[in-house]
Amino acid sequence: MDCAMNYETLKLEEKDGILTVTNSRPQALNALNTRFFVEMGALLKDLSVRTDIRVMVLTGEGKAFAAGADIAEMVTMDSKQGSEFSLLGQAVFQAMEDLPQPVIAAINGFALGGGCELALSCDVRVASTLAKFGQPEVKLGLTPGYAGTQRLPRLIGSGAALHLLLTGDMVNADEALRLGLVQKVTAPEALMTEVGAMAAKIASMGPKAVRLVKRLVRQGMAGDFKAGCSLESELFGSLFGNEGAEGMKAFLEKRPAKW
Ligand code: DAK
Repeated sequence: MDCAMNYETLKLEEKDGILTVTNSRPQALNALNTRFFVEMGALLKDLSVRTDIRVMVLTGEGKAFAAGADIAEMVTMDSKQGSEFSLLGQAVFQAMEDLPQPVIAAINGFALGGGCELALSCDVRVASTLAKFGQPEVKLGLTPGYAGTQRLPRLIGSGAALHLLLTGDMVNADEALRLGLVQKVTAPEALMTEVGAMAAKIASMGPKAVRLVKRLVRQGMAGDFKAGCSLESELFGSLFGNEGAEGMKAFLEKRPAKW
């Protein structure tokens, strides 16, 4: 990854086309500070041009995925610094959503405030039974600042989202599953194995098709249905004569596809 960047808040592990990124400041429950956003921004920029990496997995070290934006850093900010912190965070969360590769959040513990929004900017969320979710910003006299008011209602509906956003209540992994906030719940010790298996399955699929599926869903959900369908026909067509041809030929010849 970015050799010029000396990562302090992230641990990286690359294996078989899967990059596992661990948010690693457990002493502060992996709270998201400026350094985290600068490092994550650099990493995502670098990763976006890496065709050898098929899937990214994001998790947290210790008992939190991320317990929110770093309150200790924010408390001393003036209004200009607050705006800069906000713009930096928003750009990084958008870059996560725009990354060509799918991102799976392996949510090991607290995912609160900015930490819940970080999980929301990933493509698929798997939670350990130890995970806890919430948007407690109102308790601090704040609103969410990283598009939680936009992504959460789109994912779980406005009623459920407003309930979480207005009360600041935490929900456990089973409740998050019921709400559709996460797609799967595992035992804590099985989390990384289950997520690894999911990542490996995605990494074994047609790589161009996987990226296009992510782009179609992301772009489609942000825009108009008919425009999404028209983009789908165009991108569907782009796979004929190359990756799609190989996948279909391999099926008919009863052999694994060579991507
Ligand atoms: N920031 C900084 N440090 C944090 C932190 C956070 N969000 N969460 C925890 N820590 C630190 C604690 O201060 C403590 O540090 P020491 O005292 O050991 O130095 C250490 O992590 C361990 O935490 P606890 O001792 O509190 O651990 P417990 O197990 O007892 O409690 C907890 C765990 C997660 C329930 C508790 O730590 C907690 O309530 N944390 C705060 C959760 C929270 O309120 N999160 C939302 C943060 S606000 C915006 C941009 C961004 C945002 C808003 C607007 N704009 C641009 C408009 C984002 C806002 C947020 O995310």
